[in-house]
Amino acid sequence: MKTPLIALTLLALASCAGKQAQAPAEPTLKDYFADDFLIGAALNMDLINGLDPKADSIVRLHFNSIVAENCMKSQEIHPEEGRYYWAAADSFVDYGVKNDMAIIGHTLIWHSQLAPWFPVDSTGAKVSPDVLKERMRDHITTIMTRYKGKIKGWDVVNEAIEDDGSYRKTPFYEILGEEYIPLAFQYAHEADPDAELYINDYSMNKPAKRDVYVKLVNDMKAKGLRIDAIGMQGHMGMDYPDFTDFEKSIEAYASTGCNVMITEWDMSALPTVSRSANISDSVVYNTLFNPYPDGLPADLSDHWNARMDSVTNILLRHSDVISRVTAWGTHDGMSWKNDFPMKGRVEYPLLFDRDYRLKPFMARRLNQQ
Ligand code: 9MR
Repeated sequence: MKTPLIALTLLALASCAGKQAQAPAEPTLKDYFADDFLIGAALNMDLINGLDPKADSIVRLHFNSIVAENCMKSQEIHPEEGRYYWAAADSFVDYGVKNDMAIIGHTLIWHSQLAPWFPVDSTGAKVSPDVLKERMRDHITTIMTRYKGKIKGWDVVNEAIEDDGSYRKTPFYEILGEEYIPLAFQYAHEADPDAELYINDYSMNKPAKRDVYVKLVNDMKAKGLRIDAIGMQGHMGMDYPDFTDFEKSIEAYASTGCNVMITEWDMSALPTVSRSANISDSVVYNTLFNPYPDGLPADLSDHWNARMDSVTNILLRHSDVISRVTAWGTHDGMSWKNDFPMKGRVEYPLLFDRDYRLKPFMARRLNQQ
């Protein structure tokens, strides 16, 4: 039954009166993307521990998903065999539970920030395949069991494939071969049958890498293993990735039947620098590698915003298969990019600037709703 006109008029008057009393609600990222995908941020321990209160407010206002930037990596959470350090990860999970967010665990099996004991025995020699399997199973089971029912999904294996499509020669690969990946997914599913399981990597736009991931995921599915999403990290710059390839990858990963997630989104605004660059000369360093310590020039900022806007259009175009987009941090001041590929760069890669303001391309979107 339609509401009578008089009732509508009264309702409208009441709501106008209510609105006059309150400041208009600030538009938020999570409302803007509500019909499209979860919108997340990677959290560092400063934020969790209350040392970055403005970032904390941003996260609670704008994001509905969080991921652990570092505190769940094996070196942090399992520094010695059988000795787990839970304090940081517990506070991260409590934060997400308290704020009713989709919490993502990062990451169970990764060669980098790997606890040094993991692949070796007391003499430093590689452990046998059976010992490594047992260690993987124990590591995965212990961590996932602790957070069962609280963590929505896990990056089970991270960065397993090189850009040329070959398997990365990690300690896991050296000891177990390609099988370490399906094994990790099997252990993870056994540990928490309700958790979503993801495989995650960077440069996921590259065709050679794409082909191998599509095959790997299809093979795992054919074996009956659970895998819910393929994570494209989404670390970008002013000259990469190729957007056509990026979009082709979204489509190719979705063709496996998995969801696609952009898991670590950021875009470097500074010139791309090779890691092997010689930085001993500070004048060279400042002009080439740290060119904008006091703020991005307007034309560059416009260009960065235009590129981020184009990426956002791509993400929205594929929102039927993209289930989450997570920024790798909250504001420029805390981004890992300030230390990459060398310490001391002043970078501008995230959705919020150093003054905690939403970047123009996204502010425009939110204000035009
Ligand atoms: O942002 C993380 C940074 O604080 C750490 O020092 C670094 C160590 O490897 O890891 C960064 O996060 C990485 C993520 O875990 C996996 N993908 C690449 C991310 C950026 O390096």
